[in-house]
Amino acid sequence: MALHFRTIWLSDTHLGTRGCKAEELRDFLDNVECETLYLVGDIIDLWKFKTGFYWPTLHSDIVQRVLNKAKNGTRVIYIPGNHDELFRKHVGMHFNGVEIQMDAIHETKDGRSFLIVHGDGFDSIVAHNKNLAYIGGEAYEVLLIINRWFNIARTKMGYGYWSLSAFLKHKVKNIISYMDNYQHIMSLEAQKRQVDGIICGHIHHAEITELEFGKLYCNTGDWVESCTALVEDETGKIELIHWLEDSLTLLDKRMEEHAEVAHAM
Ligand SMILES: [Mn+2]
Repeated sequence: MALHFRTIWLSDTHLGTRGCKAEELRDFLDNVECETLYLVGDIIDLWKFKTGFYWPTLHSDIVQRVLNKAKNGTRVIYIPGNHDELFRKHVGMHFNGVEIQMDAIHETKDGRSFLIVHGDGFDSIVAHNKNLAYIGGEAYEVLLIINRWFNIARTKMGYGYWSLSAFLKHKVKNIISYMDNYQHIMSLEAQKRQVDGIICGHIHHAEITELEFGKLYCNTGDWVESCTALVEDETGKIELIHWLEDSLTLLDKRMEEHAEVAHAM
């Protein structure tokens, strides 16, 4: 009994790296269906292919799940990010029913328009703003790798998972200001493009928040640490799903709804 959404946005799955939470992602894909699926960049990590090939069967399963959705009527739009920017050469093309686009404009059921971009295109704007304490996406990625090793060690010693991004959000001023500034640039872009909001990924921090000019900022998060996705329901409402925490509740609710419908018939 799949959960149905009008639209789903995923990003930063980093397939081809050990950091990818592939089992969780496969479970998510097996339990959802949608009319449109946006892959918002850094889906396959082509950078890692240069330094060593890592591609377990599980990662092929995920590609398979996505292609199956395309085959079964889901519109799949792939917007490449910086780790899969090679695909940007193929913008405008279709592969097995997957459309590759540089960016996209999505209209929600309730008539709002959103610009969909990965977000790396705004890094240099953030970096060149002298007023900002800048920590780049790459430094952040190194921290994420350290975080993974740290948590493997913690698990071995019998401690629970410790979230780097949660820690950084509260403790490290530089990264906060990087995120703030990333959002600020996004609000300017939304204003420029005359859309109601922006949906992006890239900084591995899932969030829905209102920005300047009343623009809505929606970040998909990632499947390296947080296992998050953005979804639009049948009324046009956009929400964030934390799959590890929300999946059981959502699936239970779906079962109950189904039972009620069956009962009414
Ligand atoms: Mn990225």
